[in-house]
Amino acid sequence: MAVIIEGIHLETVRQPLKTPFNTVLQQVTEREVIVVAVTGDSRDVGYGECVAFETPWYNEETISSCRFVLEQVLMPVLTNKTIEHPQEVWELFKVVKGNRMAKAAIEMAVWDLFAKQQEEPLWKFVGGTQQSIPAGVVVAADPSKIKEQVAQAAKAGYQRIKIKIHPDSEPSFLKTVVYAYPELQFFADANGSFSGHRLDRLKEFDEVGFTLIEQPFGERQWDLHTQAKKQLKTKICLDESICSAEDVQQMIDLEAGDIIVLKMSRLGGWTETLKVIDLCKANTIGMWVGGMIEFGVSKAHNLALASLPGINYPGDFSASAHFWEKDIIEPEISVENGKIFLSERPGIGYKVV
Ligand code: OSB
Ligand code: MG
Repeated sequence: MAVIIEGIHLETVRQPLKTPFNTVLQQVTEREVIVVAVTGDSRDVGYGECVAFETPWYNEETISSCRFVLEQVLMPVLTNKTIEHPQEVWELFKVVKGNRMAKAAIEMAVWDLFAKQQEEPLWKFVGGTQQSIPAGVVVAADPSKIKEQVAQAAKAGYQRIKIKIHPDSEPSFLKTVVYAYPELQFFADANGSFSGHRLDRLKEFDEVGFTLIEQPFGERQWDLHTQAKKQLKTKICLDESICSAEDVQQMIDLEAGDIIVLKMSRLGGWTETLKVIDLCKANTIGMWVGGMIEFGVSKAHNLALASLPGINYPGDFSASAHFWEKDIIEPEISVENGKIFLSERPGIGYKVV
């Protein structure tokens, strides 16, 4: 099946978060993303969502740099091209260095478009097998609010709770929180905050009972991650360090982590992510799907990703209503008995409004 890419349209979406999201790197109170709509030579429309932030605090891309790269560089490369398979988009974009979040937004829209043309749900089109995805939420609040937010999440049925930590977090306090819910899995995400060679401090979090600690050190601090993996019982998981399949290979070679967070935005889209998954499977590296405080288009792609065999830890999958007054998809994503059920409709399976 060949598709001629006839139109690519961008739409900016901006909404306040219901409650501020606090990390050591940034407080997020409002979110702006770019929704990408790709049309081929049929009536179908494929959707992607560019999830870069307003300033480069998570990685070096921003929503403005992405808008520029999308409009001035990537859209002209793809417009009027004939594509036999969505993997070809990654090849066409190879003339452009970096800018993986911008690339991902269009590339993912093309995958949605192809799934729709095949009249197949995206999760099946990519080889997914799981129709229900375990929900997981992130607690990114001041210590005074952690207990309350964890209690709320437990009540809402979330089976996995990720708590943001940093060197000033209190391990003994966190241990009381974790031990109060023996039936739930707790992850910790440090967003690189132990980077000042605080390995000794990190070790004090080994007794908390976290399933894993995500990104304790800086994204290029491979050696510290290697030492952490050797010296802690808790599994070490990398987020910001993993921008490509080469980075995963580096982690494996240096024994710098046990698990990775898959984010299609950071990796450049479906094609590179599927390559990363094969590499992780071949090397028994654990995987789960991470969130970016995004809207439903990105979430729908992430749910399809989480459906793939080999994704063996619960991801950042909260209901639409967790962050947003009103999501941009219909129906909204909802959590039932701790799970999110995938749609049987073609493509991402949701209507974009
Ligand atoms: O480090 O995982 C992270 C959100 C924005 C940027 C980075 C991260 C996060 C999260 C996920 O923690 C939040 C979510 O969307 O559920
Ligand atoms: Mg993270």
